[in-house]
Amino acid sequence: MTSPAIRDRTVLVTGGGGFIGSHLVEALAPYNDVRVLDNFSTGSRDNLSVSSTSETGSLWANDTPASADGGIDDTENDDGRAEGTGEDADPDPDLDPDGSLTIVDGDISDPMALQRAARGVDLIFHQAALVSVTESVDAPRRSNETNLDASLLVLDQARQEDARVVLASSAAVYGHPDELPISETATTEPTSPYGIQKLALDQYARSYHELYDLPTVALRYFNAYGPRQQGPYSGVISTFLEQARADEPITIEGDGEQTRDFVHVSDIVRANLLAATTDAVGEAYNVGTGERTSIRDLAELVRDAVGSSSPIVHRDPRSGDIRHSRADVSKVRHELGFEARVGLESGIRSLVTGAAGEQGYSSPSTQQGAEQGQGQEQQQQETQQQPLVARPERQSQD
Ligand code: UD2
Repeated sequence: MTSPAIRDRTVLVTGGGGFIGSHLVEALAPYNDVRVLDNFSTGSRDNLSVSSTSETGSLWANDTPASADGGIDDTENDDGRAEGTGEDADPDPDLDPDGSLTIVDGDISDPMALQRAARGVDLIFHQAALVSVTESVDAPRRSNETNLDASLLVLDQARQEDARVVLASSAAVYGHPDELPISETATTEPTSPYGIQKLALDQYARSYHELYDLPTVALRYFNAYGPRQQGPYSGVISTFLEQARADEPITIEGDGEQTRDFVHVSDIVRANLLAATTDAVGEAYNVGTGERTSIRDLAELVRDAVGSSSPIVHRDPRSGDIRHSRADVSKVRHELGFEARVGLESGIRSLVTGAAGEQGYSSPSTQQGAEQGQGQEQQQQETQQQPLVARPERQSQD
């Protein structure tokens, strides 16, 4: 299966400076006019720069172009050229890399900033969110303002522009699942304000399609991981990696028998690109691998990949922790043609090596633009093309 080509479009990525958003930008910017709207509260401008790409060893499926070059400023406009990697890590001679990247430094809850960023777009990837479940528990209204109220502004703006919206939903909509794997028709009983907000957004997306004929697709991400995932809410894989690298104890919460479906960010990007072109709109889709891995196995996997001498220790389980999670991927496979490609072991290995070589991904040859306030000052840098690929691997089974 190959990803669809998204070419010559005007695209807005909200939260484009964040973990998943910045990978999407990287895939889109070579061949599209890409706008990023981000307040950089948790995202970073570094995520949109070449140096961070090369440092983190960003991995891309072989048909996902992964480079960007654009004049960047904090208001409007763009220019610059881009060179991307096409299938088999070679630029496609039929494609004219002609993309651009414009950063609007602002909040999705600011209608003016949103309008400015969305003017003339025909496609919106809505990734901006307050992703901390804990923060949503501490301050439900605050997270609701971003995750739901502001998201409705995005949907309304999309109506104005007649733009398709692909939005980030979450496995959090399901809460404690009744059965595995979790299908899209499973009971939705979120256990946190974050999950409630994502569920409401996911339902609004469907209803905007039904009521206003707006093409929307909600993608319910399972446990995402990959380069650039960092910070206090970044997830167990980056925490374990940090601990292993420092030869500090790897801390398992609870008995470690709980399981998750870990999906690599490059697969999430591919799911987004597929959602951007599908006819099957007005729907929500799981984005996972269909596999699950215990946290105990994960700890050992990370420790081995790093070659660390970290002891694996246990502490109290997280209150309200979900015991098991695994996506039913039949709908997304059937409707979007999506299948995860990156197995957990190779995904982790690539994080450890910073690029990974043996499996058929290509990392970008990239040029990137200027910092905010520095006009169009160009900063050019090349990263090597490094082939690697990934096949789904079975880490553990039900
Ligand atoms: C994920 C999402 C969250 C929400 C939720 C829905 C991430 C980062 N979070 O939360 O946004 O969608 O799914 O169900 O993807 N753990 C340890 N040691 C650590 C850290 C974590 O043992 O140092 C355990 C933790 O107790 C849990 C598992 O690892 O059992 C996964 O934790 P997580 O925070 O990475 O993700 P999760 O599934 O709680």
